[in-house]
Amino acid sequence: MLRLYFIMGSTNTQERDPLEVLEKALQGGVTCFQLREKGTKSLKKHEKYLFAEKCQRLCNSYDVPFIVNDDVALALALDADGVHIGQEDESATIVRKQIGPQKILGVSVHNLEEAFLAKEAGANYIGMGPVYATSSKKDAKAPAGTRMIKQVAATCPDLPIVGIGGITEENVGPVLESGAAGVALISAIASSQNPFEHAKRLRKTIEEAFEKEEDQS
Ligand code: 3NM
Repeated sequence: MLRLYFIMGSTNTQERDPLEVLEKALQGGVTCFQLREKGTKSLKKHEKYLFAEKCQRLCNSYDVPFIVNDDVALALALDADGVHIGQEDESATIVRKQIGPQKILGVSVHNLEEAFLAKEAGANYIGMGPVYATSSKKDAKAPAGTRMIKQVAATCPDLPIVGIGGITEENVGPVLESGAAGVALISAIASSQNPFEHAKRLRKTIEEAFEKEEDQS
């Protein structure tokens, strides 16, 4: 489910219709979707709800989990598959209580201690980044490379890690080799002229990398 994790909000697709981009990405083979509606021009309140509902319907029709970023009320109202939070958001322990034991909880972390705490709080997976430089997140930290992913993967082998930040078809290999269960990305698909082709090629590259790993083990 975490192999090719697409994140998008209504402001990430330039002049293109975000719902069309999402559908192309789903057709191309993304395995999870997170609605991340951020920024001054992002949709609010009822408009956000309606947009989220449309995204959810699309995800459901492709049998892909629909996760909501940092909006527990919206996730509960829509009965989304899960919630993703950052370190600046509500604490993971509280969010786990609010959403109950069944829903997926993802937490963004940047070091080993945050990873442990997320695990304790009941996170199903953690996002680690930015691996590479990104312009999709205004307050992103400095690129950390794959060192921290390796460290967390070695220390918490049963906590799935998703690498995030500046990931493209060209640089996805080292992220997976470091022990990540998958990669999360915005611009590689949302800003692409051909989101279907890009998603498809990324998925193929990722599946081939895992097959190679299995052959070697
Ligand atoms: N979180 P792109 S980096 C949403 O470091 C997000 O936690 C990050 O977008 C983190 O694939 C990031 O376009 C942006 O670089 C990822």
